[in-house]
Amino acid sequence: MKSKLTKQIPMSSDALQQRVMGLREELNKHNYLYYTLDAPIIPDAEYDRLFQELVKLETDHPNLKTIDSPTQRAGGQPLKIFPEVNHRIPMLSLDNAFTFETVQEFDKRVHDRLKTSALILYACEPKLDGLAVTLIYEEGIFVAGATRGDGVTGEQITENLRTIPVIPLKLTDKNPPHLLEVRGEVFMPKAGFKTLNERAIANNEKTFANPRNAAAGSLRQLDSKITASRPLSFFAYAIARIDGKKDVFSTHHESMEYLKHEGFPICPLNHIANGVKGCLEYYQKLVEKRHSLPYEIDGVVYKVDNLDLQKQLGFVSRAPRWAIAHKFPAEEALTELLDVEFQVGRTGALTPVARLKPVFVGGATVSNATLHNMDEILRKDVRIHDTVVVRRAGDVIPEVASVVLEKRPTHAKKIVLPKKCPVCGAEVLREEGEAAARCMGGLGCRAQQKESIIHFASRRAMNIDGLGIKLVDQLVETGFIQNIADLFQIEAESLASLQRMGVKSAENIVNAIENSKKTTFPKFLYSLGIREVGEATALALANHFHDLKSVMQANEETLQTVPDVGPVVAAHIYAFFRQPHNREVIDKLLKAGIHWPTPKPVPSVESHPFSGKTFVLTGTLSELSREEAKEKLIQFGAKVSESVSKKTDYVVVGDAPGSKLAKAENLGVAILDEKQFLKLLNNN
Ligand code: 9MJ
Repeated sequence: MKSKLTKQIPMSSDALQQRVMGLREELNKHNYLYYTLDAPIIPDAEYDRLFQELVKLETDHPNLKTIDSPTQRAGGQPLKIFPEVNHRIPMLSLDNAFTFETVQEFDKRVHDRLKTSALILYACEPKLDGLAVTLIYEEGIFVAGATRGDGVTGEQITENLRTIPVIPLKLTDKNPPHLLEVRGEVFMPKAGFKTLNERAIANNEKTFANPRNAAAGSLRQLDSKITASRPLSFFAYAIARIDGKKDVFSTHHESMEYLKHEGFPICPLNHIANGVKGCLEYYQKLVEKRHSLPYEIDGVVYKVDNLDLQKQLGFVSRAPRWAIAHKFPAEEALTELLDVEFQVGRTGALTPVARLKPVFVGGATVSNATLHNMDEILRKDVRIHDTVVVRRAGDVIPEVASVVLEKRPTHAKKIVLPKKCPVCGAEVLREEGEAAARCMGGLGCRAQQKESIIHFASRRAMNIDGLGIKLVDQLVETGFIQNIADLFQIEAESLASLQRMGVKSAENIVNAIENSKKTTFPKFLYSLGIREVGEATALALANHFHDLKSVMQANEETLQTVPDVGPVVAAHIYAFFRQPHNREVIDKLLKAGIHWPTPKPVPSVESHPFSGKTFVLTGTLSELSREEAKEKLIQFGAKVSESVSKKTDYVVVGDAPGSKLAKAENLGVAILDEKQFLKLLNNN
């Protein structure tokens, strides 16, 4: 019988070698495009196909395997210990500055030592909150890597470092230096950290307190396959040594350009500043950007850019005289948990709140922090009188992040969920599958009354100016009002009789209540405080039903035809409108004169120009918050992504955009300013 035409002809060993080398080059290129530039040009399935072809060739021909092959990133045999290594060039630590004055003193010392009054150029870099490592390349191939350790001796973690996708296993230079030693920081991006912890919670495993600990825990795994499964990344920030290369650089930033060219990821926020003034401006900019970055930073680093000047300045003990770390205020601090109280929210949910020994953290004194819910308390094993880590990051509510178990005193007390509501004494129940325990007192509970009124009056709901927490508290405690409809019966005279309330302010509030009567349908729906109905859902309901009666009459099945409304939300909406008390309150509100224009019909999601498109938002928008923009996009059937890639359809650019704008320009992604975005959003 004739052989089939499709039968493969065996490759010559030369051709085999060529194919293997070609595949590696191709895979390295796509790896770099995907992980370092976040701009893939081939589908994942095509990458996998090329990868599997290489795996097969290397398995069939083990003599063709090399340590710089992309197949070596998956992790190898577990180790017994990490061997110790002496760093040929010590890994420096940096002096710290916590104030602008200390940075100015540093700049003065630099000038004094160099005996110059000329402006110094400084390389400014974010100070990444990860682990310092060193990477050694011989003849262009990654051969060894180690942790910083004490700066003189570290641990060899070569196999673990090999698994980090952005660390090049081979330099791109066809004529590489004989030896290159690169220093940088391994870190875990915030998004990866979040997913890792969510997975740990789902599997009943221990979580990491912060991305830094997660990165450290992941790098110190004796089984490199575990490291390979962790979302680690890396930025290079120094060349410790380069041998056998002509035309070496005269500035730090040139050395970074070289590393970038060789395939290393370099932080896109690095910047050259003119003198100390430029450094402090950079600091200020990063303070503002800090929380919107995809990775954690704990300060900035200033380095004299000129390498000759660096040499002249030299070192003092283990720190260079040519660099300093300007630290941000710490976002974590230790303190004692004095007690736990349970606060009752708008929907009756009981939130455990930690009363703390006051501690200065994230730029403010904190004496209360959330413990989220009972599951979190049990998972973190928090007890009263424990020493706890308090975290206050940006404008996020301070939280108890973890416990220092080693410091637990013998009189530490377990935290118990109260059986009765601490405000109204009604039963506390926890429904199946819910994290929160709830007071069953409903709107008979004063806490729930107050919270529902505060929500109703809030800026994004009915926007009643001057009706804040303190006043609502007083109004409910004195029995003036019990529900949102009562607000519209308040008279200025009786209001003025309240404590700390003048005639003028009473009039202002009554006027504000009067003015709030003119509203919009989505705002009214949102202000009712139906569980799980945020602004986006309220808007979707308004767009779908057009009038209140239809929303109130809709059954759960109909409600689920509204975009983003699933069975749980539908059940909450349905139940809300079945409660006689709620119907009564709504009736009173309408009778009091609350009104809105009939909503303009909006086009269906499918026909909206944003439907099915992928958006990235960068910078600050003036008309709406990023969260609002995101909600609206989702409502119109668009996807919102954190990073720009070839798959991005639009990048919306606000004030002070980040590196995403540059990336969008590089990739030729369509860019919209806020005005253009709003115009398209409103479909006109
Ligand atoms: C960090 N942690 O981001 C240095 N670093 O330079 C940056 N650390 C450093 N540079 C010399 N960006 C010693 C340490």
